[in-house]
Amino acid sequence: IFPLSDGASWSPEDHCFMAHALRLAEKGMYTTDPNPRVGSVVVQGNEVVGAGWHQRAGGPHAEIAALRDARGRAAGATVYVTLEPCSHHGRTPPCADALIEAGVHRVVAAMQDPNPRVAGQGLERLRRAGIEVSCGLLAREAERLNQGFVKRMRLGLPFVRSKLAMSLDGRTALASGDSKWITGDAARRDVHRLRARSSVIVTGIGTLRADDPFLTARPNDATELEQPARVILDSRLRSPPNARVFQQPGRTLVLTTASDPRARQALLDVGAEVLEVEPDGAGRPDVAAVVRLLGRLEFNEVLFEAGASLNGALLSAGVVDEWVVYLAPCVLGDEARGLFRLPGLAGMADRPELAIVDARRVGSDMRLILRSSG
Ligand code: AOF
Ligand code: ZN
Repeated sequence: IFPLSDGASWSPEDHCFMAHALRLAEKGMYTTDPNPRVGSVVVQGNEVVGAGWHQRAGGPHAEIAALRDARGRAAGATVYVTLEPCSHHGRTPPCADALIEAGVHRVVAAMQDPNPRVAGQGLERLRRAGIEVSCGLLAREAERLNQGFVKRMRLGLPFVRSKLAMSLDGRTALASGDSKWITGDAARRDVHRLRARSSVIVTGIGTLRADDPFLTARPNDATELEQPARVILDSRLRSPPNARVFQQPGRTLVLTTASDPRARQALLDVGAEVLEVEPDGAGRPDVAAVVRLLGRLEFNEVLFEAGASLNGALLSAGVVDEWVVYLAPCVLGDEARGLFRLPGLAGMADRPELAIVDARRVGSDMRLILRSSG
């Protein structure tokens, strides 16, 4: 592993330029999948002469965009980049070579590329070419931007969120199943940004049949947006082929434990992909197997938007990295449904516990972000 800071110390100016590169990287928030969000600036003296970011897989990497923007003024410059420049031939040639070619004097990277095809070799190549290299400036901020990509590269698994909305009394839907619009406008807009940054949105057959959701992202802050894929967990292939999810742009996948050729063909006919996954003890798609499959399909960030039974399974399996819970100041009463369907607990010692990592107000609602405390 490349040393985090390599004994380097960074000036206040270095921090400023890296912060600038991080802001540029954020512009790829909704479009870079399955690639990471990366930003870069080229600096001569204290002047930014080039800026760029990675927009989409297959397109130029951030450093290439920044070098192009610098139009020949990169010789002798310092280049700030939020991820180690690549050393491999992927869809594009290695950025390390382009930086060497441009004659830059110094490269500051926020973090090493966790992609095993790079993993320190980009920095090494720059070093060997006589470029002054340091790595680790604002590393935590850079990692946070790419939690999904980083986790997938390290473990083969995506970063998993589950979004829940509940009343003040911890209820999510009326006994009838009606669950529309518990939260206010601001929370709903927040959810659309969460969907937009996700690679895929997952729900269960229960929610599909009850709500007929679109499962698309409609954020109000996007100039460009790649629609996330949609996944329906449907053990017995009961998804209605005329459900609205199948008419939306982008991929829709149905993950099932059944092999029912006729139902399968009806879904293929409306453009869905149908994949089999292993069942859990109750014959439903095993959620841990689902998450592994989504990692193999190169999804970085997974967002579950599901009902109590799927969320109960997710909680029991311990596969969720982050729970995003919107708390609306309304009361649904104790006949309404709770958030998680769980087998009855034998005692308080068995209760699943989570840790709150963020709590804030979003419009008229509260938003909590929780992680497993274990
Ligand atoms: C960089 N700068 O802006 C990005 C990098 O298939 P490719 O050619 O697009 O390569 C994708 C890999 O390159 C990706 O998995 C990651 O390791 C790295 N991403 N590298 O130098 C960038 N987006
Ligand atoms: Zn590159």
